[in-house]
Amino acid sequence: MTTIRLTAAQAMVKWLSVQMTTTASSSDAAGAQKLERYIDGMWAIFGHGNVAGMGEALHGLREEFPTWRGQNEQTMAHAAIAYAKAKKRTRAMAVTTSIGPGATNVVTAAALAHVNRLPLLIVAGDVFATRRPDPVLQQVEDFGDGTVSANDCFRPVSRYFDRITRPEHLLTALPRALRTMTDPAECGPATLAFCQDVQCEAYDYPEAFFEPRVWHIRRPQPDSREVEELVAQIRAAEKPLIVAGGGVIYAQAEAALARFAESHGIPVIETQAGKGALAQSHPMNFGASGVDGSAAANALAAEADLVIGIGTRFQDFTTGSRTLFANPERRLVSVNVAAYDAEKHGALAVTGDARVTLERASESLRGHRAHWADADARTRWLAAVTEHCRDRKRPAGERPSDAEVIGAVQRATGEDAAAMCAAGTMPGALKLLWQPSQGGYHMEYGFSCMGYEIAGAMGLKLACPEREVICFVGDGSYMMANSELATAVMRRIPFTVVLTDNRGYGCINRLQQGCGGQPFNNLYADCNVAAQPEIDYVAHAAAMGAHAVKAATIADLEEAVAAARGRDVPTVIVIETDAGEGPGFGEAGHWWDVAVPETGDTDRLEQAYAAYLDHQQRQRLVN
Ligand SMILES: Cc1ncc(C[n+]2csc(CCOP(=O)(O)OP(=O)(O)O)c2C)c(N)n1
Ligand SMILES: [Mg+2]
Repeated sequence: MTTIRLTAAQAMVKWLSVQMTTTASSSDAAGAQKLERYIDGMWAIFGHGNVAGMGEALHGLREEFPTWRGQNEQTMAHAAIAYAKAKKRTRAMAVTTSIGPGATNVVTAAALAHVNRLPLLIVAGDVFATRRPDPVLQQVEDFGDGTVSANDCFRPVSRYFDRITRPEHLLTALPRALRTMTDPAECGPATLAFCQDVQCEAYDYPEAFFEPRVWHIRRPQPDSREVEELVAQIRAAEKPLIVAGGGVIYAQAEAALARFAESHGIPVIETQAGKGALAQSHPMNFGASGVDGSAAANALAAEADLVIGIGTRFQDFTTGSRTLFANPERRLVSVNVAAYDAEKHGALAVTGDARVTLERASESLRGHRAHWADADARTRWLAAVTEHCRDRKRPAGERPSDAEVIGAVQRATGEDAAAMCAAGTMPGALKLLWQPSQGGYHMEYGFSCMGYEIAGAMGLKLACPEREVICFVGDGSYMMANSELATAVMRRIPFTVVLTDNRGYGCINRLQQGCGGQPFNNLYADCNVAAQPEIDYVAHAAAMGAHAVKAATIADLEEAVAAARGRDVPTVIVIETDAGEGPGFGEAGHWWDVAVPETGDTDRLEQAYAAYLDHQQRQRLVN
């Protein structure tokens, strides 16, 4: 056996640099396959536990396998996750950290990737395998378990976890990590806790280990019996309805879904992750489902006698906390690549790839069509959205709503725009009001992690340079994590940040009062402070090198968004907005189950609790 003597860190980087995947080249009609690295490169913040080992190895292969420095481990990981999401999980990035705080900073991002089923490779520095210098700087010591380190925090939020305590562990650990990341059902973060002494230890690795390897994303075939059951359910239904989730996009089943909906007359409503699978202009797209859902979509959902989930986890926002699909006669079918998801809510499970399932079911349905989608309801809904988002030309001193902000951005951008966000008022508002082209929507709402936005926008732009990326961020989320703006400036990665400053946590303030609470500790006005803040977000963003401006009016905003095009650094547009108004209007929106205190000392709380019990009565807990 020919071997090659490398440190374990060198071996890891060398191996990662030859893990390939195929992507069809769009310029070739015959679909010629292009080989690209599956892991596009590694974000790194060095410190104790990775600078000597991983640092040296990454430097050695810096031409073949790029290394990028960010400002915070969590947000570097957010950028990596956004990249993988925008690439529909066909490619990914890695993050390496020092031991201790560098590693635990990534735990939140790992949880985000885990919830959203997105691939991320985490190479976290770990304590000495030999334990010779124990306890080292930043070492967590468990009094009763000598094998525990800070990296054990990753176990519940990793789809694959391994601790590399011997150089030869890489021979099994690395392929397992990539297998998990490239498996459509198991996809999620893989964590390799890499002991710092082992990173530096030399070993004679078989040369064959470094042969280039191509990873294909499998398309698991559905069971024929399950497809036939789906077909039988559709034939028997009068009012079938599709709920399109993120799985449609990851399976690249957008065109198959459009054809299916058109051919069989089945209207589509969408989840946060599934929005953008069909363009909003598609005649069978009735908009978003559930909490912050469209009136058109929620009306269909209430009546449907067959609900067909495709690539959705059926989480509470989609189902109105299990009150949305209210027709007592309705059946539920769930097409999902993950058996765990397909079975949820007692659905008839069709476990398999969304595209293959839709194509097979369509063949079997041969010309069968449902006739119940009301095109007028859809048109009325879209007209109401446009009206709700129009510029109200408010007098000076009156703050616009988030809906008006969305309207301005929509008018100032085109088909190539991709709107993105994660937490605050905007995700619900965008779900309801943003009208994307196909693929023009990127929402992290599995974990809805404040602070994802700026870094996520950077990852999204790296994945889709042809898109005009619009990052919506509240003042709260901006304050939580903004420093990757400096990274985007350095790397000349342009995107447009629309920062809505409503002086605090607007959405939680409204939620608090909706749950019978007093306005407390959310808006700065209700916080325990000695002086109200006057934070100059324009100066703050400009200090990091972004092009930053304040928009005094909606017209200003429209102009500033248009002017951002073509810049090579991020543009940050700050606009003061009204914290009072939520995204909902008309009949839109649905119940969200947020537990209300059973006893307290205000009438408002009592009323909120009574309303809560009333809603609970409508929850359908089984099927
Ligand atoms: C990391 C994290 N911490 C806390 C929360 C809970 N949370 C959700 S939205 C929000 C406030 C967001 O405020 P802001 O970004 O200003 O948006 P606004 O609603 O004011 O527009 C909070 C605290 C969260 N989602 N993520
Ligand atoms: Mg705010």
